[in-house]
Amino acid sequence: MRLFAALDLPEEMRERLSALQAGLPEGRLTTPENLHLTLAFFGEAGAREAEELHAALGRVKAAPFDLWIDGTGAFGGAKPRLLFAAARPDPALARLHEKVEQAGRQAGFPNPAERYRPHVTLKRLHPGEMSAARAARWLEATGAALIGPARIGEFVLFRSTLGHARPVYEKLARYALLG
Ligand code: 2AM
Repeated sequence: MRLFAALDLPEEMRERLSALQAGLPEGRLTTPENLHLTLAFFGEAGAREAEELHAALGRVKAAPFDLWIDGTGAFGGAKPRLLFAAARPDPALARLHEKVEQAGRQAGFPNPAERYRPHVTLKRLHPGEMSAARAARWLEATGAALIGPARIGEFVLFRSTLGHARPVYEKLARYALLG
């Protein structure tokens, strides 16, 4: 199974994030129920590794915090491949990310080399599907989006199953943030 830890977003925030995707026919949009903010991607795991990860995540101690979405962005440069809403930089979110990655390491999942950029994926694009100019117009139109606050009092371990149309995310466990 493919595993990742993420913040499940309140419905009101998901609705407002969904609205940012309006008017863009290209690409595959993320359905409102699938919108989430990944804390750490762990990748493939067997049942035993998943149990170890679950135990390590259960030992994470972090404080609840208010999440804000502040602006949008694109990955892929001249050939945009992903449009996202960005999380406002926040020390509490950064600490939670660190602790969740640390729990992953303890359970034997190596951390990715790339820098962590907290975001909510709105659309995935095939290379060349959307021009850089069109993506730039979308970024201009949505760049001032400010959505929040959303009180975050837990994080979630998800299983991702890659389907034909879009992935299916299933919540395996929830972990309370108690401070
Ligand atoms: P993305 O939306 O930016 O692609 C489930 O796949 C979640 O884990 C997605 O939010 C995805 O981020 C994130 N993720 C991070 N690293 C990943 C990887 N190497 N492969 C797949 N998903 C990854």
